[in-house]
Amino acid sequence: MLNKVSSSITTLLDQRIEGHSLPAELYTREDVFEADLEVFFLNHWIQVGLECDIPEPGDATVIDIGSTSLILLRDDDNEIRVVRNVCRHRGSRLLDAGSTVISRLVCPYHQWTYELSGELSYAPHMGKDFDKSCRSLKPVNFRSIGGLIYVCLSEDPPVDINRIEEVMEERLAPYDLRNTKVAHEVDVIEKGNWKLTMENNRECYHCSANHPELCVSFVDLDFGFDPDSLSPEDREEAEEHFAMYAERTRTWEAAGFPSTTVEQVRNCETNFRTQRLIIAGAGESQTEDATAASSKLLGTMTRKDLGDLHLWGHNSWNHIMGDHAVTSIAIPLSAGTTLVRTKWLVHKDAVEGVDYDLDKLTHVWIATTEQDSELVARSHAGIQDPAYEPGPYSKFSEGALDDFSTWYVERMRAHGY
Ligand code: 3BY
Ligand code: FES
Ligand code: FE
Repeated sequence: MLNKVSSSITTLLDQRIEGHSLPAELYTREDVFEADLEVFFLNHWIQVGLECDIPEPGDATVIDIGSTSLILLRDDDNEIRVVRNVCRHRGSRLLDAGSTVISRLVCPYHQWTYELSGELSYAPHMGKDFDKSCRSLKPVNFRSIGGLIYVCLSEDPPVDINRIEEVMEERLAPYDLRNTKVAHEVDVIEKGNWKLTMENNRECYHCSANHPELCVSFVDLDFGFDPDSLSPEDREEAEEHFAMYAERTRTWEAAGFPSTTVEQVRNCETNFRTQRLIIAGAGESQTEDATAASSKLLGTMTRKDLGDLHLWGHNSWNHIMGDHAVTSIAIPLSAGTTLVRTKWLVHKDAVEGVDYDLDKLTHVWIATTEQDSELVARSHAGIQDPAYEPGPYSKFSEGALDDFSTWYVERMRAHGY
């Protein structure tokens, strides 16, 4: 029987070749998954939810990341709080997965009771000398950037999240995502490593062959292309597209809507990219015919022609359009499974069947999410095969993957691997 000695994670990181996908075991090994959780999900800022998940005082929702469980809630003063879902008595979970409405947090075990501020207000049988003030629920660092909630579980959270805040508060302001509602939500468990989920999302090389619904409104050229592999006609079309892109970016900027690409993708702790993408065809929204799905536009928007404000983080992607937004987060569950949670947001006062049709709103991204899930599963399955070796990224359309894998290796090293 062969006795294979496994390489250390450091050795696997050393084996990574610039411009190539990662060595197989970085995608498939459970010890790497544990290290990834620790580094990228418990020590970096991650997008976990939305202010509109918890619109009213008393609304609470639970998010689990490995063995860590967090409660996102809105307190009586309408402030967002994020606390650990661990009772300060003997550690019981307070809330189960999912969303609920509460006036206090009562531990099901021995009824220790916490206010929505996290303070312990009732702890029976603990004696009159018991000091409740040092038994509040543990708070978690969080930021709401334009209504998108990021948390960081590190004692020393990376400060370069400030750059996302600086750039995105202004870009997101007219959409007022804080005053939206979740019209629909889908959880998909992809059969693949979380890095494959993120790599898949960072390119549109696969789009024309796999996303017929998305391609009506999405211009994959924006994600890069090789001019030499295009026919003269397609090349001309690409040139026209880029001239139009430059022109639209100028007009949008002149109208007060920041649109240029801003990214922080290497030599940084917090990874993000934003740009305002053109929507093809009717130009309004990511729907089957590229027209708006909701007649009630978001926030103070009066125009539907402002393209797709796109924002990536290392566990998220968001598309914000005049009439609705689609946000997705990825949470690793094991080396080979990843939760992808997608939400469709509309104006909080938009009424289903009156202002929007739910099928029209969700059609494109339900299909795209399923197609991407298939692709990630195929990719993970092939990577587990001994025949896999890291392959070359296209320098035209997969540059963002090279940035991502390079950042991954850099951050692992910074955390001692
Ligand atoms: O959602 C995204 O950002 C990516 C980019 C291109 C296609 N797609 C699914
Ligand atoms: Fe929560 Fe005992 S563990 S009250
Ligand atoms: Fe895709």
